[in-house]
Amino acid sequence: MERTLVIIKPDAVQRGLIGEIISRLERRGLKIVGLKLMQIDEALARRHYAVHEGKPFFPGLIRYITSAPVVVMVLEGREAIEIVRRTLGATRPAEAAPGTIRADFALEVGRNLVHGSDGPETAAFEVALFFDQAELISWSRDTDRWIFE
Ligand code: DAT
Ligand code: MG
Repeated sequence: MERTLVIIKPDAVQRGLIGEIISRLERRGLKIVGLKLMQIDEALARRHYAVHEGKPFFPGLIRYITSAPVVVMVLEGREAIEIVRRTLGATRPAEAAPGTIRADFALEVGRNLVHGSDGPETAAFEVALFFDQAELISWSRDTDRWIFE
């Protein structure tokens, strides 16, 4: 089983899309093992987006992600990392496939509503960045046998 970090970004929270986004990921079959509302401070934002430091959009990205509360969650499932990325859609909403969250609700790359970890190392780093071990619950779901073969 893989675990991956999702951030429901400030624009999604402000626009009342928390429920819609969680619902799409939850009904896909992914299991929620961590979930909280928080405000990201600048230090945390810089660590999370460290790979983008120095790029022209970096200052705006830090301002945006720290500008209002976010919902962070850890989702678990087989191939959860790729499945989440595909459910979110391409980084640029204009290029996102129809039916994805970014295609259905977003227009601009700088207001693309959601974050999902992009690989196993990133996922492990990001999950540990946002959640203490005690905040993550390993639980057995009664429907798992109807979702996983
Ligand atoms: P993703 O969020 O799909 O993993 P990323 O890691 O390449 O995409 O970039 C992180 C965020 O930075 C992205 O969600 C939106 C913003 N961003 C990326 N490229 C950008 C650009 N060219 N102009 C403005 N914002 C950008
Ligand atoms: Mg990324």
